[in-house]
Amino acid sequence: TQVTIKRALLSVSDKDGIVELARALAANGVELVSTGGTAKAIRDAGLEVKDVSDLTGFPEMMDGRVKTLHPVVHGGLLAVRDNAEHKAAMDSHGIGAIDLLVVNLYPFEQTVARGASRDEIIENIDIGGPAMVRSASKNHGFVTIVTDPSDYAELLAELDAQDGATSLAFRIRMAGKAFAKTASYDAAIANWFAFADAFSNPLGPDALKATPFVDKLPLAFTLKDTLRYGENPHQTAAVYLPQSVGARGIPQAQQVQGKELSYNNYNDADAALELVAEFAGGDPAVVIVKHANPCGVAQAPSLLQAWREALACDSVSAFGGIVATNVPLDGETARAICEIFTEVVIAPGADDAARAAFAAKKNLRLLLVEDLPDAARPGLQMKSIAGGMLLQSRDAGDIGPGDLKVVSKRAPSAQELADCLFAWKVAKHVKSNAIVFARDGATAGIGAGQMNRRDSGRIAAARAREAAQTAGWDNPRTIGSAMASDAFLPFADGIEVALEAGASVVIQPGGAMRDDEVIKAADDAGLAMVFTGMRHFRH
Ligand code: 93A
Repeated sequence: TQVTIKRALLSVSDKDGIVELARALAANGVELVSTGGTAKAIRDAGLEVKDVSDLTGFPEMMDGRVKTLHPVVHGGLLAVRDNAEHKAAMDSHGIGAIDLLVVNLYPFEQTVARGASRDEIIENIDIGGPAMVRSASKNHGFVTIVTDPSDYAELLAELDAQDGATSLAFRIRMAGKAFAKTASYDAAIANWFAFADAFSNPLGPDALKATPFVDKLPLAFTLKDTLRYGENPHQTAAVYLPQSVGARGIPQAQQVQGKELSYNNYNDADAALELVAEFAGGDPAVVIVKHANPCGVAQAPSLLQAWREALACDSVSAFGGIVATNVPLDGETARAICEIFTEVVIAPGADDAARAAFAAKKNLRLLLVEDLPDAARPGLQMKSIAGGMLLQSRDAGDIGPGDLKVVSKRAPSAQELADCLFAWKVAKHVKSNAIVFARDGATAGIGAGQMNRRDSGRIAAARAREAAQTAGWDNPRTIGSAMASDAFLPFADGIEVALEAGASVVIQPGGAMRDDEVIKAADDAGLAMVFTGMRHFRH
């Protein structure tokens, strides 16, 4: 099962270490054959190498699209050496055996990642390389395949140990690696076809709505990390990242300090970052998340003030929370955050004073992102169901002042409108049924995940009363607040919830059968009400 390497074909895009390998092979008496650029590199180093075009009798043509796609190459790789018929075919067609193939492919994924043009990306789809890799790997009984420059040293060690040959075990291992390589390479290409257009569509979100990309699966995911456990200790878990779907405006967070991230940390940090990203470019904002729901959100002239107001919304739930900010962390805010037990802090940067403050809390996980994700970016969301999965485009819906329709007799004041939009942004990130009260750039009470809307409203109002008690305020902050409901209020009793809490304005999608009754109830109570025309269910 040992095969002595007499002839090698080298064809690599990543030329790292190829000259050294070629030199070592030549010293072993191996005849070298190579494609254009690789041959040049080897020749420039003073080594003897034959051109593939001399073997095939054809020049490399069509911008290199056709260089090695020839029976002389594939016959040399695929021939079963002890098969009489194969041998006869080799003899009659002048096909020489290729015992070693060293190939690495056109850098497709790197080309996508650096935001290259469509044409450039297409040119970087390697055809001849994977074909050779597959031929050699299939014929691993006789041929050695190496696709990873980090395996050159091992190959040379193998040749040393086996007297210029390789063992079957080595060839099998390398063939397995090679097929994994071509599989993930093709998956990355399929991924790009499925998603690249959707993600870089120059026509913007409207064009995306028409792009039916949910019918295409993201094929290639790479294991990033196995986690200690899943949502609960008796569950196993891992994190995967999609392969090279290009620049998608999804920043990778770097963990600066703290304990290993858990499954729930990932989930909560994601929820916190996605919500705070809604405030990108605005005044400093702080989001505190527990169990994937915000329990306090505030925006203020200073980050410290935003933290204090977010915390005041529900300081009980904030214990052990996940904190996200929309601006880099400063020292005084970091020190304030450190006053309560916090699991994770995620932010677009932290100054030295902030880092020093967190460093004193060894377990606190500090995650830094270069940029906030684009809240309006297109993307996919996956959810598993028994035996399958649901796929949908992410909720990139955004409502601006111009989208609001005033349906009440009383028009909301500018302040009420601002509170409405703030409450609405938060409600989008609260599990349904979601009711959010907000005033002066801070949440006053959040009710999440109840099976009926009234209960969510009551919980939100009760939280606000408790917060007022804790803070020693005379009144809960729901007085004079805006109430946001993630889906329409089906009955007039939704208005009662707003009134009980003391809200002065309601923002909701509208579109219920009984909208008339709901609007009348608002008018009767002197409430202002605006419809968004868009709902934000989140489960
Ligand atoms: O354009 S290709 O798909 N057509 C081919 O026939 C072919 N043969 C090898 N690309 C092809 N290759 C690739 O060229 C190899 O996979 C390798 O990545 C690259 C090496 O080219 P050069 O030696 O000219 O730098």
